[in-house]
Amino acid sequence: MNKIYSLKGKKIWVSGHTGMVGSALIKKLESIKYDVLTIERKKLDLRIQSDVDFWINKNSPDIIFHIAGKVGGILENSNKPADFISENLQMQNNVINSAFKFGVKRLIFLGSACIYPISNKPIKEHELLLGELEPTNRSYSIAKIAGIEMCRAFSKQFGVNYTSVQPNNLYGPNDNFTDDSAHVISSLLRKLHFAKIKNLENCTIWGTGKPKREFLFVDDLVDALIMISEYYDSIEPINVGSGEEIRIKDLAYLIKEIVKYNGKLIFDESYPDGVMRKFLDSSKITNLGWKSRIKLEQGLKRTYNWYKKNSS
Ligand code: GFB
Repeated sequence: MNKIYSLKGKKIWVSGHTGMVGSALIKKLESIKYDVLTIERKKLDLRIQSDVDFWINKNSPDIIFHIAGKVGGILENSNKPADFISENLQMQNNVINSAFKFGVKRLIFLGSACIYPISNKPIKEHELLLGELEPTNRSYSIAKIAGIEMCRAFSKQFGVNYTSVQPNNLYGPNDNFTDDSAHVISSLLRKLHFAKIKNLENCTIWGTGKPKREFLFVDDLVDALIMISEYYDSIEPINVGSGEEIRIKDLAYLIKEIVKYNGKLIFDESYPDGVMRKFLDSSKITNLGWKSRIKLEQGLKRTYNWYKKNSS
């Protein structure tokens, strides 16, 4: 397969480089000696267009991986929809507009699987906008959909190559392990680890445990992002799913076993389940030659080891 773009020798800006995806992408790019640009949030607020203009004009990246965003789990999305839609729209609009203004030819925009309509079947990219969104993260999804459409529109109108990538539920080292704003895997690792240390009788899992999720380890996504940037020559969105799904209840018991917590799991149905299934058809990316390498149990053990080493 021929490269449509080569990262080698290019100035690569990864926005959001301190987060789980950004930090894993930086680690990989630096390990293969690529030229990576980063800027701390306190030095560049992506919500301010003039500052983004100034920084991109001054540093002239050749390619941008726009990874920065306000992200969170089901409860955070349900409770703070205005934060999710306004901050993500502001950041992505500023980065995409400034990228074009200052001649950046290639941009990879990190979307999310939650942009798709509720579906019980494997979801293909063309199903975007063909149905109702999951209410718990509607605002976040619509912000991401706007970013996806901006990439398509700029590519179509101006001939740049801006592509959006839709990963499914992500997890791994350097995820958010702080509190209930986080996604399910980091939350359960934190809660079950705490329950074990404190020898608690039981630990609360949110919802019925019936929903299924397809989880993708962050290093697998990083490989996909690099492959897409060099080989995917289309303005249409592309899915990245591991192909491995699990019921939340089985995930909770698997994490209980990995953490070696001997208490009881209580499923509290006063918390939202979200969609009952969110499984991607990832044939576009697998046809490019990518496949998920890190199985869920192995990824969970690696993430838990990281958490134990890095949690205070
Ligand atoms: O990962 P999560 O917060 O988000 O929740 P979504 C996944 C499932 O895990 C839900 C259950 O059914 C939750 O009820 N769950 C059980 C828990 N215990 C917990 C817990 O302690 N914490 C959390 N967070 N969940 C995400 C979006 O939706 O999908 C993201 O919030 C992103 O923005 C991602 O789009 C792809 O999977 O429901």
